[in-house]
Amino acid sequence: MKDGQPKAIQLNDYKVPPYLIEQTDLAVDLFEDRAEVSSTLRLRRNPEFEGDPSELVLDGQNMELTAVAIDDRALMSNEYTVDEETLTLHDVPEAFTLTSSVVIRPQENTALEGLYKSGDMFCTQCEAEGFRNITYYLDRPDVMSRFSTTISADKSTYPVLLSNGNAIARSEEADGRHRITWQDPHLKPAYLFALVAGDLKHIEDSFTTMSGRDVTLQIFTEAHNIDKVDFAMASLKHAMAWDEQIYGREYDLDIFMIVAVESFNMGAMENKGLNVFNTSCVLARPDTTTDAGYQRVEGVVAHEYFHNWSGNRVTCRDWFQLSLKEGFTVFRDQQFSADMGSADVCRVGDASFLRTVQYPEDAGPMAHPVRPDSYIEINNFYTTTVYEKGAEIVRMIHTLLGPARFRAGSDLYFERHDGQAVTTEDFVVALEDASGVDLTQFRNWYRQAGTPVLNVDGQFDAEARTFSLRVAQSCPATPTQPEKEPFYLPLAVGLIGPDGNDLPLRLEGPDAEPCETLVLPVGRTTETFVFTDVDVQPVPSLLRGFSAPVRLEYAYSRDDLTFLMSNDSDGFCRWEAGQRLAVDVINEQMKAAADGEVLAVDSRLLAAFESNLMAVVGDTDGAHDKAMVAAMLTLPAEAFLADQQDVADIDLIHAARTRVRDAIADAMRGVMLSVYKLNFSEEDYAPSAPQIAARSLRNTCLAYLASGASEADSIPLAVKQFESADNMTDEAAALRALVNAGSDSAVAARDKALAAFYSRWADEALVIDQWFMIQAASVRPGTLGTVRQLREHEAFTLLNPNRFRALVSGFAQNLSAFHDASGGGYEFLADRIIELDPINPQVAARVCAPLTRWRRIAGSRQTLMKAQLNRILESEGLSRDVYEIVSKSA
Ligand code: B3K
Ligand code: ZN
Repeated sequence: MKDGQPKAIQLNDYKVPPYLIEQTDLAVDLFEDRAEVSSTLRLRRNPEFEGDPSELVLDGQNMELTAVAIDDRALMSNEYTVDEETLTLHDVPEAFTLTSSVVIRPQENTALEGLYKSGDMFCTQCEAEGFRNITYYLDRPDVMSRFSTTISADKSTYPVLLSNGNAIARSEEADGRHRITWQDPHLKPAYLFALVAGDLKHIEDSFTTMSGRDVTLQIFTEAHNIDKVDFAMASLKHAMAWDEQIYGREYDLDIFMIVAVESFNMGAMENKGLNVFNTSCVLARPDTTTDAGYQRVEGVVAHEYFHNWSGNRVTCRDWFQLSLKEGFTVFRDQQFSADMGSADVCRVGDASFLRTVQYPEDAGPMAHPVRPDSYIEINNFYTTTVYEKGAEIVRMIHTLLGPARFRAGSDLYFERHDGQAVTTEDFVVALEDASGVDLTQFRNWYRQAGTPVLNVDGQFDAEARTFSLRVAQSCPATPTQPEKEPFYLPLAVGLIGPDGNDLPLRLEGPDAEPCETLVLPVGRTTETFVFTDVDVQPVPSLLRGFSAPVRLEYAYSRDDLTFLMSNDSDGFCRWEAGQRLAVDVINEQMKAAADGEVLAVDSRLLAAFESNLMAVVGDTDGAHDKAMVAAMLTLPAEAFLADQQDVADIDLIHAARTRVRDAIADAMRGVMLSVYKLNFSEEDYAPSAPQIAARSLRNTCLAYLASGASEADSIPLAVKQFESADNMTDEAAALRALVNAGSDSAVAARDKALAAFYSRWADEALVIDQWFMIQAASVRPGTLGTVRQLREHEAFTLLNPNRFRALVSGFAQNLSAFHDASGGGYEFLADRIIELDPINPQVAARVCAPLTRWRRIAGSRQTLMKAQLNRILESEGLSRDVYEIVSKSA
């Protein structure tokens, strides 16, 4: 560690800020070796602060203080103290103006927090605590201030100078420099500050809000990317209209800008009026961007835009409340994406992501509540728990209240807390107040970590004409929380009769209108729900729409599952039945292999998959959602299979899944080939739902065709698709099929395609990221050797997070390759973490997770993984970021 053991910050220690900053005026002068930042802060003692406020501690690091004055009087050296992280003013009046000047070095800022350079441009990232790298400040979200920012720079190198709000003054200087002043009329915390300077092109459009105000919309990129921003602009306009329609939220400035930046730690950032985006989340062109990439752009543009209300107008009191804005905003962007595309497929995607990524987090050493109560480094808590599980919590409230009462609650929340920094508790109270629904027990979702398990049992009583569902809930212990209180959750269920139709549901008790889906309020450790007037033995359809983020256990027979796959009226449950069946069949294969037996793959799985696919072939009126069929044909990922087991045997999982995949490929070759051919389209590429669905089905078939016993026969097909594709979705899918194929004939085709792809796209950074990623994710043996070579490749760099993640995270998430029996995969990852940590600790910390899961990996691999964790822990000068993750799991 750099400076001894880092201290954990506790939620319980929260105190209001000692001072408020009424006005913040910044002057930022940009030069080729430094930036000079002067800030003028109008400070006033916070009447709510209890304690001695005469000493004021400001946050500030990585800067050189050149002047400091109070009310225009320069301070003498005994009137303040500067250390590595703070500036302390010893005796401050009730209200005063503080001016300080500092020199910072954006050019050397490889951590990409605060002001830094991405290529030739200057940009900022201030959430969570980046602003303290720019000037001395009360860098905490509950200090909200009015900002004005004057930027000056050489005009020919940096013709575009941007910050939050409206440009109110411009001037030219004799020495070739120019100066622009921006003023943001809204109160905001420092984490929403942004500044950009560069030689940028932009496109412009406009949006008329529901109250008739015209808003200018601009998207900026470097010149070579300006032909890839039209889709983001269209997405932005959809998002603006949607937020007015669904949430009644209108945009509140005259201008909204997005800037695309190549080196960026995360996806994008919702700075007030000036969103800064990772190029990967804003650029899209048919030949360079896959369908998934388009969907990501649409989702992230909307997400950041939605933050303008859920995050900016109403912000977080402290970083423990992060899910207040993130959980809510992810829920909002999920609703939006569902409305823009196929709702069922979106829900399946959300659920599948949560279960594959968040459940393991909740079952691992870093498990934490959605509202954590302690952290060492806040950047480590931008997790799938805070984001995606947080979104599930908001969704459950939405389900419990219904759309109308939820909307009343969100209106009340926005109105009551506009301009404030608040807590998740304030959010829940607003929803309760507006709806009259008591969410007391529901709050356990915010304070308890771990994924609840629902064990459900169904009993049909022919004589009493009832069907009873007994629901028992439990939640495994997590670090610091050995015992849990029961959760309150909506369990959406249906009962399906033998004819495949939903039975009308009536619960025992007061008469209510029967309906097809009922939301059962589950809240006790065990309870039983009795449905009346049930004449036939039904198959229960459970957790419809994935109504709660739980693990649901029910002893379905394989026949029940195939029945649900084709009859359940709920899209999520149809998909889920297929997943359960596949898990069951793969588990059976694993068991057989462990016993040294060879067992045929259960034909019921093959038949069910085939009839799903056949339904598409026979479907002339397009009634079948092809994207849904593609999702149903996709076997559960190895990571999901591993998470299903207390301790995962990597080799068995990989072998069993591969065997089942090959069996499907072998059994369904004919129909796969027809579906593949039938779904070829002559139309020009469009990222439209029907086209995306058709491509997804077609490429799912291609992946099967290029595996199994007759794999070699399909290599020419993949090569042809690779060579003739007019869009990146098909091109990348073909390349992936070739890279994953094992036969001899595939080897030459693969090498040729990889080389062609690289030279074709050498100038398109995001496409080259794909090139790294596809190879790192290869399921073929030898991937560890490949990634070692790729790390030496001229195009690999530690300085660009996208490139680093493509290779290193791509590999670490490739279960069988990462867990190479030699332990070489662990060593490779540890080496990269140690190498990146001094350069970019945030990104280094984010790739640690796969190593920390050693407790749930079987055999000698545990020891090998632990050894690498210890090696990281022993490396000198470790950042707080990596230290926290590794020390909590070693
Ligand atoms: N709020 C940012 C994330 C900032 C991450 C800082 N380590 C993007 C988002 O969630 O919208
Ligand atoms: Zn967000």
